[in-house]
Amino acid sequence: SAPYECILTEVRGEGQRKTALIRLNRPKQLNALSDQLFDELGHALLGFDADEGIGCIVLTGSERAFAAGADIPTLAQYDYMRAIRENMITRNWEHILRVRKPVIAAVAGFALGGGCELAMMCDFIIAADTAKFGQPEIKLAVTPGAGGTQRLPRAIGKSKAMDLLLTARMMDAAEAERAGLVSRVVPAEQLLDEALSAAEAINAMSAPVAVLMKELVNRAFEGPLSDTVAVERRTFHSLFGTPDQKEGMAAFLEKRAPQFRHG
Ligand code: CO8
Repeated sequence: SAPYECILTEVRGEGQRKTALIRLNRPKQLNALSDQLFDELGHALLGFDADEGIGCIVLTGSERAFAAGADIPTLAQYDYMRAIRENMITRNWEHILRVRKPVIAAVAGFALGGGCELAMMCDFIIAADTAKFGQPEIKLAVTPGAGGTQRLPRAIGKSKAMDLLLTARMMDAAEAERAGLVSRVVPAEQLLDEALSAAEAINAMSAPVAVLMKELVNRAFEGPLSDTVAVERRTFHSLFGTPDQKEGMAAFLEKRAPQFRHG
């Protein structure tokens, strides 16, 4: 990860398809999300997405913070015209939405503002019991700017989303799990192992199916149900043209583990 200053990257795992681990790394600022960080993150994410040897990406922060939001000293310098001219902060945060492989957020400590929004742009969130989620932008007299008012109500419902967005209170890991924001909560010292083993489980599956699965679930939030279900049915049908489907079903019938060729 030599070319990066705000993130650390490494590759983990032993199998044919490995896991890319990306750590946000601005410890003095609790991983506040600067433009440079998003440039580096986008570059790393799209690089791993294009790498045939990578099956899954895990995005994490530090013990203390996944990310405490956009970089406030930078935000403080903007006025309206400059924000429009430079597409403030948000010019480069959507790279993560172009990643086709599964991206798992492993969240310990603070995930606030843009940090919570970034976690919600991942495919699912595994939380340490130390995790704290919130959208405290209202305390700075702004709204969220990277999907917080849209993805949070979809994830946890209107009432709890309004409560968090309007009062700026933080939600702990247990509440986040009850609300459906996170898929699992584990003791902090197990967070990385849990996320990496979830990634390993996915890496063992047929890779193109994982990509299509992600596309289908994301479609659930985009279009009318009759359309999205039709796309799901056609995707299901099309997979019967793949060797991996033949192998997966043959392995079940022969009571053995499947050997996928990822095609
Ligand atoms: N930006 C820059 N620096 C930060 C940020 C931040 N968001 N958060 C914390 N830091 C810095 C602090 O300034 C402090 O630095 P220093 O030691 O130099 O004073 C250091 O991190 C440690 O922080 P604290 O001393 O405050 O630590 P505490 O444990 O007392 O408190 C908190 C931790 C509660 C997380 C507190 O730091 C806090 O409230 N931070 C701000 C959280 C916030 O308001 N986030 C929302 C920012 S706005 C936003 O994200 C808009 C998103 C727009 C789209 C972005 C695209 C994704």
